[in-house]
Parts: sequence; structure tokens; C-alpha cells
Amino acid sequence: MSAGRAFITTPIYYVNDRPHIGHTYTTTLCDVWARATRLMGRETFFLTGTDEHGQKVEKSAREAGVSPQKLADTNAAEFRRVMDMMEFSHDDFIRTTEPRHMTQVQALVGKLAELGVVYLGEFEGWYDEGQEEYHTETRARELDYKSPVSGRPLVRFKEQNYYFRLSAFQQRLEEFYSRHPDFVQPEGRFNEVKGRLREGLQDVPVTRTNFSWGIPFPGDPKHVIYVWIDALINYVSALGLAKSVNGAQLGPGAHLPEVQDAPAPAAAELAAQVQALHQSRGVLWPADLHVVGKEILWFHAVIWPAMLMALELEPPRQIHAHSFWIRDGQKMSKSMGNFLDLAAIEAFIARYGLDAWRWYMATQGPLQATDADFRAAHFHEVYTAELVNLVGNCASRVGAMIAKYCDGRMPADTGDASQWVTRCAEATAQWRRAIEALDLTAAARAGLDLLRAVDAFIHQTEPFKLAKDPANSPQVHSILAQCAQCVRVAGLLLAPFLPTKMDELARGFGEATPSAVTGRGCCEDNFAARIEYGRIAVGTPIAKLALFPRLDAPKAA
Ligand code: ME8
Repeated sequence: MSAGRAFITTPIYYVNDRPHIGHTYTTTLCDVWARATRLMGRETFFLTGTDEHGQKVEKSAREAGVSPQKLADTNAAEFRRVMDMMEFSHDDFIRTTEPRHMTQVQALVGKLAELGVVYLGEFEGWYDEGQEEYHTETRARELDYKSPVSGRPLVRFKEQNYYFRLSAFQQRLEEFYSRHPDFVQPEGRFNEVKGRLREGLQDVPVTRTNFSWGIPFPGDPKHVIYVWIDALINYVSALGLAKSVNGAQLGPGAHLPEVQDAPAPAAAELAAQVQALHQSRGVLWPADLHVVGKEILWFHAVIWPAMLMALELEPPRQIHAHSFWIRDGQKMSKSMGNFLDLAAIEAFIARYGLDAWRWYMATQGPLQATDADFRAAHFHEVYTAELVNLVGNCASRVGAMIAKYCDGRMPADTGDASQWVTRCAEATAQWRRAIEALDLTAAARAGLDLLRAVDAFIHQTEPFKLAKDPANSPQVHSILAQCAQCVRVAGLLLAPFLPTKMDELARGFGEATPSAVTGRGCCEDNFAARIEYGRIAVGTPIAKLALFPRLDAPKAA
């Protein structure tokens, strides 16, 4: 991971659908990373948003009997509401129907045309309507002429379109990949991309003409810009980056449709908006991490870097393509009606709490190459074993013993804590490496293992037995002081996963300003000192906490 400011993104989500577990999953991963990175002291910008153009949205709107803009407004508001409900710490929420985005898309696509990498041509091939994705004859044959996502038949297509000369970037992409062996994670997914690249690249359409819900192509407004080209640009339009591209003309917005029931802002106003974005956020590019699902990796790992290369912008530093949540062993899909929808998610949160939901998502999810099965019984097992029995119990027993044997105040340690100083430093180093690699399960394990070590230490030294003889008091105090110091450190390592509960823990264990560090817009200014063992001063009040209530197992469905 590089130093300096950090930038992480989620995909922008289609507004033809309501938010579901997949959307909240990817956003949770990014949120944990953003909070951890802020905690480590890097100013972090976390971007999410909605993808609002294209045939799919137009079709859903028609079916619902509303305008596409109305559908987009309603569902984008729902995505925002859910993100607020989930207390995500994103710094911006971009909508592709916002004029600030649309003007920059036109400027950048216009620039590609001027450079000759976008040209007018005829396309014949196969189209996956659900994914809004084109396939060549070879690829369509491989796919048995069916969508790899929905299983529905691909549709034959012939259109005059503007194309992006992707084929011209084959060699540059290959060179870029060999210079950046970690560009795509997990590694197996990167190998798939490289394998497909070796089969050869074909030019891809950047416009469509058979529907109108999109950003007009600059200079030829009967064409609208293909939704994927429009969507990928969000990662740089949110930063006002069109300003950095030499010769990109931020148009007058003359072709912009009227958006969100309001007239398009005047050209000067838009230019000023983009300029302001550029000034404050332009330095954030390249992004550190685009987190996406595996089904949209090709767009992010191939088409997007090639577009950026054409514009002489740097590709992102890394793309992490996770796998899918499945449910009770079966693929979740709208047609099967087994998607874990919002109502179901809200029911879990109402029962177990938001932090427990985040915990399950971030530590048990399909972050690597295999899909993960969501089962209510497993959720309950993980909650009980890790949050109730380990995190909650360890904090509560240490607090309770300090209440009982030390009048509720941090006791003095007259013993030798050197093993714990080392143990905490090692846990922190492991955690840091895991966060940097987006290995959230391993990062969580670093905190959990420290608490396991504290539990084992209590088990082995039995301070509750020693306390029966007042002569052992200095020893009991030392043991409990060492435990409390470690619990505080573990709590900080777990804070990006469990922000509310670990905030409570931090306050209970003597931290004055715990919450300021991991939330939106701020970062810790001295992580090295903050995470050190031994920061709780003697005499500090220590609370007896009840962090995670024990709950009955769910009834079998
Ligand atoms: O693809 N398990 O938007 P989208 C885990 N607008 N994650 C899942 C999932 C599942 N079962 N289902 C969906 C789009 N996701 C485009 C993106 S980006 C420039 C444009 C997550 O609403 C996963 O992150 O279909 C996936 O990539 C994303 O939702 C797709 O969201």
C-alpha cells in the first residue's frame, strides 16, 4: 500500500433494482478497509454511488409506468437510505445522472474520439441484456449463447455504433500486467483475465442507438454513451479528473437532458463545480482499490485501464474481485426469489445488531475465489463463538475482575509485561499486513487471537483463585493490568469491523476520544503511539461491559 491519501471504491449499483445483500456486502468490505486505513493515519476517500443509465433501467421504468429519471431518483434514494442505515463511512455518493458526472463523461468520451481511439463502425455480435454486456462470436459460443449470470439467451445484435479501439491496447495491457503482478486479486482471477486477453481483444461499442436513456454522445446526440463506459468514468468524475486530461472540453452541457426535475445547471456553474472537485480530490488518483464482484472484473481489469491509458491517466493500483454469496447452497437470483433482500437483512440487524451483521459479512464472506453460503444457523454460531464467547466475554470478565479486586480502577503492573508488548506489536503487524491485502478474515483473526491469548493467560494464572489471599494482591493486579492493556489493543484492531461496540469498549477501557478515528472525513494522527501496549494509566476507571447479548439459536426454517 502506498503512503499518502487513500482512495477506495465500490461498484456503482444499478437502480433498476432495490439494494440487497450483494450491494451491502461489497460496501461493507470497503467500509472496513476505509475505517482501518483512516485508523492507520491515511486520509481516506471512500466512494460509492448508483449507476442510473442504460437499457435495463429504461425497461424497468417502462414496466413500472414511470420515467427512467423517476425510477432512478426513487431507487437511488433507497440506496442512500440503506447506506445511512448501515452507517457506512463513505465520503461521497455519486449518481451518474448528476450533471457533474455527465459533463465529464462527455468531455472524456469526446477526447477519446478526438484522439482517434473512438471511431464510428458497424457492430455485429451477441448481447447479454441483463448484464448490458457485448460478447464476440467466440466468447458467445463458449457461453453456449447464454448469459453467464442470468442463464438467459444472448441476443443477436447489429448496430452502427461508436467503438473504442480496445484491440490497440493488447500489448500495453500485457506489459502493464507483467509490471504489476498484484493488479488483480485473488490471483486465480487475474490468471483468468490474462488467459482471455491472450485470445485477443476486440473493439467494444461505446454508444447505443436503440434507446435513449443515457448520456448523449458529444457531437452526435442520436447516439447515447454505452452504460458501462458512462459508469466506469464515475471513479474519476467524482474527483473532477476530466480537468486533468489535456484538451478535454467540459462542454456547455447543451446536450444534457433535464435531470432530477431541475434544469441542467449553467455551463459556468458546472465548470466551477468540476474545478472545485479537481482541486480538492484530483490528487487522489490513482485509486488504491476498486472492490467489485467477479462478474464485472473484465470491465475493471481490461476496458477501464485501457480507457485510462488512452487518456494518459494512470490505471488504478489494484482491483479486488470477490465471489458471490449464495444461500443455503443455491445461487441467489431474482428469478429464484431467494435473494437476501433488505427486509431479511434488517431482521438480522434487529436481532443481532449492526456490528454483528458487519462482522459476518466481512469475516465469513466470499472475499476470495470461492462463493460463500449464507446460512442463518451459521450466522448464529459465528456470533456466539466469536462475539459473545470471545470478544464480549473476554472484555466483560477482565472488567468484572478489575471491579471486584481493584475497585474498578486500572491496577498497577509490578510484573514483567514484555511478552505482551511483543504480542501486541505482532498482532498489530499481522493486522496491518492483512488490511493492506484486503484479507479481512486474517485482520479480524489478529484481534481475536490476542483475546484468545488473554483468555488462556487468565485460565493459566487463575487470578480469581490467587485473589483469595490478600498477600497475592500485587500479582493479581499485574495480571489484570496486563489483560486490560491487551483488551484495549485488540479492541482497536477490531474497531473497523465493530465500530459501535469497540467504541463502547474503548471508552470503557479509558480512551478519551475513541470514535473520532475511524469515521468519515478524519484520520488518526498517531497510530503508532495509539496502538502501543500500555496506554491505560493506573487509576483509570475500567467498565464492566456487556457488549454482545447471548441469544437463542434461530428456529430451523
Ligand atoms: O454491476 N454476492 O451493478 P449491480 C456478492 N452497475 N456480491 C454481490 C452479489 C452476490 N450474490 N450480487 C451482487 C453493476 N453483488 C454495475 C457496476 S461499476 C462501474 C458498475 C455486488 O447493481 C458485487 O459487488 O448489478 C457486484 O459486482 C455488484 O453487487 C453488482 O451490482
